[in-house]
Amino acid sequence: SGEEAAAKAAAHLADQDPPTIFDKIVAKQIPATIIYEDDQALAFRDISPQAPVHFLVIPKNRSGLTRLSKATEEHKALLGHLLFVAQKVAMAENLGEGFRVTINDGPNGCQSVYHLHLHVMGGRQLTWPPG
Ligand code: D5M
Repeated sequence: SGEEAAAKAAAHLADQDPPTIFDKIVAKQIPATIIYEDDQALAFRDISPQAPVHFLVIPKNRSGLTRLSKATEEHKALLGHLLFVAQKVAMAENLGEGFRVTINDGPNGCQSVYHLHLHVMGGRQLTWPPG
């Protein structure tokens, strides 16, 4: 029934985390320099680059992945896909000499946007350890 459908939709919404700035990029409601897109993933340039090349790879649908530590068994294929996309776009960005993939998780990891994202940085000699 319509009532059942509405209740189901409300329950589904209640289970969602609030929309993030990255959801708006996925929906093309705010501009971003998108460099890769497929059915599951989006890659776009970081607004505050920490290296000559710095882009983010995100799942289009967070499906609960506000942060890496929320991952469950169901996310394994998506996580693998995001990592695969990271290297594929890195190669397209001429990062064959090397690059770094970073995921910041939570307060101690300095995460600021709670929509899982992989940072991919390169185009210069990076140093270790990071800050
Ligand atoms: O990093 C979140 C990253 O997201 C940070 O490097 C800035 C970047 N950012 C934030 N807003 C935008 C928009 N609108 N476009 C592109 N990049 C953006 P974290 O790992 O959460 O600390």
